[in-house]
Amino acid sequence: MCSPTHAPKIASDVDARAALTEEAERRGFLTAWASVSLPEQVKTQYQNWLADGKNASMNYLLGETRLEPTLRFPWARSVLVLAAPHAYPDPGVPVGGTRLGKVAKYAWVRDYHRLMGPHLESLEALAAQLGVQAKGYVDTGPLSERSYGVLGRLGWIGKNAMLMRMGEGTYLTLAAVLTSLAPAEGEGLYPNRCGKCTRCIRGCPTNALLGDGSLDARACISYWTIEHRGLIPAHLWPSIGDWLFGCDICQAVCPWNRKAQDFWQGFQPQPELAHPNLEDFFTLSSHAFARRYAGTVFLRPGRTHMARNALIVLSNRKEHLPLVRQAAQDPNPVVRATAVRALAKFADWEAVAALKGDPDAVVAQEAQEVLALGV
Ligand code: B12
Ligand code: SF4
Ligand code: SF4
Repeated sequence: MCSPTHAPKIASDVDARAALTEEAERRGFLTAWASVSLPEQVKTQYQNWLADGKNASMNYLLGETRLEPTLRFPWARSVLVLAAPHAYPDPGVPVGGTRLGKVAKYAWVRDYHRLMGPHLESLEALAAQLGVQAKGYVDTGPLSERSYGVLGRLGWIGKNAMLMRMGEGTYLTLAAVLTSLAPAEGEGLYPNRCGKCTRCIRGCPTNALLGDGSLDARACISYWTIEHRGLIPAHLWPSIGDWLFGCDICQAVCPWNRKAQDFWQGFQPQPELAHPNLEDFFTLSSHAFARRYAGTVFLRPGRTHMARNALIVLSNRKEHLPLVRQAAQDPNPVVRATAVRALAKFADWEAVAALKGDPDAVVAQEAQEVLALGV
């Protein structure tokens, strides 16, 4: 929802910023204001990152408006950054089902886009009352949210590429409201407190972190398990270990997260999301899965890719062979092709051989390759 373009200016910029800040903080968010113009250095770094292909298949990151929001919103002058801490405790493992593997902490609650969205709409409405133009995003639009967080002095970018601050650590979910208000005077940046520490770089199982506060998505488990569509290359399977959805290793090892336990009032961790029943991914139809996990971020990879991820976890642990065998009969070829390699890890060559004649060429080829070369 966007406020009217020609609303009369009611409050001064200083008063309007104060009113929006107060309302956002009343709703439980940490806040910061930044100018909408990104420094040239940030733009160059971002463009080089893309030019090197470090965005993997995420082509939605290519658009120019991410670096120049004023191309789309010419009225935008400043950004109100909102941060919702999510360092909640583990809600516990539900009884029953097959509950193995790890889910990234941010996904233990219902979809943050939906939880934070209504608050952004309320802030847009308040802005309209103040005669200010505003447009809110929870990473649903082309904005470099972490850059605005740094520029607003909300925190620093750690070597794990995360926006972080003392107290909350890295466990922050970000949102941003573009506004037509003049940016506040700059106060310098939040001090970078990584020092000589390199725990995250050493802890990353795939060497995805590049040391300069950025990463190569082509190596990141979070990318492969959430964003990538299709098969996950076999050489990455051992590093994926137990990660079913996302990856928190470079945050879990960070000393600034040791004492972090704040979380936003709108987040309620759910046992069924922190420890989902893997059987759901193999037994539910895609429609039934969409119903069961409605309003959660599991819908992004969807049933097929959650089943793919679960097969990798099960084969890494060498547990629950009957589920893997069931996946060999799955209606989706991505699941069957992943099951081929998973079955091979259990040395169930008979089941692999049965897939040699699969009607899908990719599944049949995987089976032939695995039988010829092993895993
Ligand atoms: C694409 C994306 C991914 C990709 C690529 C991540 C990456 N590091 O680039 C993948 C799928 C791998 C991913 C993974 C994760 N993501 Co993500 N992701 C995004 C998304 C949609 C865009 C990020 C982007 O533009 N990347 C391109 C790189 C080049 O830009 P950048 O990472 O934003 O970095 C900029 C700043 O760091 C800035 N910068 C660096 N140093 C300095 C210094 C100064 C002084 C300044 C001014 C700027 C600056 O320069 C960079 C731009 O050039 C954002 C939401 C958004 N709209 O911004 C969420 C977002 C970054 N992700 C988020 C999260 C939570 C995650 C995961 C933790 C999820 C998980 N547990 O699995 C992991 C963490 C991986 C990691 N260590 O970064 C949060 C991060 C919150 C935070 N505290 O930082 C965001 C902001 C979503 C949100 N709304 O909360 N993600
Ligand atoms: S999210 Fe996992 S794979 Fe990605 S950079 Fe961090 S530790 Fe490495
Ligand atoms: S683990 Fe160490 S280097 Fe990495 S982000 Fe945390 S403090 Fe910085």
